[in-house]
Amino acid sequence: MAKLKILPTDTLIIVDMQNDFMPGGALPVPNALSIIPTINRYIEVFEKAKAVVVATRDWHPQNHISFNTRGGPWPPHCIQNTWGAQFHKDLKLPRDAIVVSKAFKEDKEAYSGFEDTELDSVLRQRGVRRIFVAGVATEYCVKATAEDGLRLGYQVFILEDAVKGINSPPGSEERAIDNLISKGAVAIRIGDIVTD
Ligand code: VGL
Ligand code: ZN
Repeated sequence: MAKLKILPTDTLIIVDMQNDFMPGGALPVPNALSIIPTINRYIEVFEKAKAVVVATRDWHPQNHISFNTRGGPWPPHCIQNTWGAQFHKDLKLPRDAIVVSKAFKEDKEAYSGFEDTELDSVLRQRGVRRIFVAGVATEYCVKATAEDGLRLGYQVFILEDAVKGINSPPGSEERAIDNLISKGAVAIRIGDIVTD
């Protein structure tokens, strides 16, 4: 495969790299720290290409429907304006990164960065055609964001070396990636991109 060149109309979407999803957080994704250096390399490449960098964040109210305190599947996490909802300090987000907050309605879960947000219209305004998805968790918010991207007509790339899943049961992360590929996404790694 010829290497991909990142264009100004491309977008890197970094999903939910927040403290609560890291070790020590309320809902840790195993080994999530290990992808930070690779995400930072992608950020550099996209910045150099003048491509848009988007960071989504899970942004729940205190009494969110997804919390086990309300019968939901998850421990309380990523509560608005808390440490757990902040991006991890080692993530080198550009100053002009677009931050997209999601799942902020008390009675509604939203895994996708496109759900109830301005993301699609912002990308459309900028003429974006291809989205490159990184972050956590592969089986949940990464998958939902990529699926919505495909539905909305974007060409979708999954950055295989820059996503991490909860992977419970084992194999579920790989299954999620295979499922995305079957729907038309393309899985790539940093070596597949022109970086000089
Ligand atoms: C996520 C579970 C609950 C995610 C968010 O970012 O994948 N997973 N809330
Ligand atoms: Zn959540």
